[in-house]
Amino acid sequence: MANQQDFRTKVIPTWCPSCGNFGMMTALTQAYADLGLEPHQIVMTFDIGCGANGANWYKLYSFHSLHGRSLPVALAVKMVNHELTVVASSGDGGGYGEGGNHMLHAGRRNIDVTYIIHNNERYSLTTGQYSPTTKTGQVTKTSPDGLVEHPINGLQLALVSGATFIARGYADEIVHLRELYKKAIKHQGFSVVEVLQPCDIFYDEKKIRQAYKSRIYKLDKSWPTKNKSIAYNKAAESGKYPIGIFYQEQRPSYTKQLSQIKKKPLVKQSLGRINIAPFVEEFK
Ligand SMILES: Cc1ncc(C[n+]2csc(CCOP(=O)(O)OP(=O)(O)O)c2C)c(N)n1
Ligand code: SF4
Ligand SMILES: [Mg+2]
Repeated sequence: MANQQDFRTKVIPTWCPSCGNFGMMTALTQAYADLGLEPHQIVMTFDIGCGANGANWYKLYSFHSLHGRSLPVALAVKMVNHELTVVASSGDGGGYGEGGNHMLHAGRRNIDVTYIIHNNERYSLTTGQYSPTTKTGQVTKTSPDGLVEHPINGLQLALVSGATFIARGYADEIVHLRELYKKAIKHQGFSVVEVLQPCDIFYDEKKIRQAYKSRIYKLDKSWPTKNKSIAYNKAAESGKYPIGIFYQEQRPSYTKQLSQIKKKPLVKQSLGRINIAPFVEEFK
């Protein structure tokens, strides 16, 4: 049986020493081991960004795609072989900016993929420009007079898109995050875990961690996870960061319903009976 280290390459990550991405990787590799998964059963897809560089440090099947495009690649993998565990990883920039559209459609399809968003409220890899989750008024390289736009609320976006598992975690709360990941991976449908990921290069380290520490609290065990409107309001709680599972619903997943693949993954189907000659003819 695989242990946590079996999901890590021997390459030393180049993340800044106190980056929140370390906690996220520890929690996720522990979750894989706890679930009894083997590296060959998992495909992770990554976009471009600091978090996305994790593609080099997870030892499993992985695909380092383009900025904002981890999700369509993950969907394609799942469509071809839905027996695999598929986990997509994005930054807040890639996930809610350039790739925002993909999340909407993954939600309404309810495809059985886990989507992890590293939310550090910045475009960190490209040195700290504001991102879709940066708070109004913040001064960054690209908002020297203070940001004018309003931030996107990723959990609300996931809710209205039709995702059936929606959670928020915190990178420094590793045990709590590991349990969220396990539940998200086990959930049959589109599961979104947005993780508050401190980036202490583009924030003052003490301030960002202090701010999270004073504002984060765990959702109570009695939290009503089946109530969408309560979850929607909770996701927008001002001045606080509740963490935990906001919403979960059982709805048949995309690959369980699609007639062409619901009985057998595409990769296991015989393509021998399909005559492609007429299509080739067209291009002669
Ligand atoms: C198609 C495309 N657009 C833009 C870029 C430039 N780019 C690379 S990473 C990045 C920002 C990454 O921010 P985020 O997704 O939040 O990830 P982080 O680095 O914060 O983890 C941008 C704009 C790119 N590489 N490709
Ligand atoms: S710049 Fe920020 S997000 Fe990127 S590795 Fe450093 S601490 Fe992490
Ligand atoms: Mg970011």
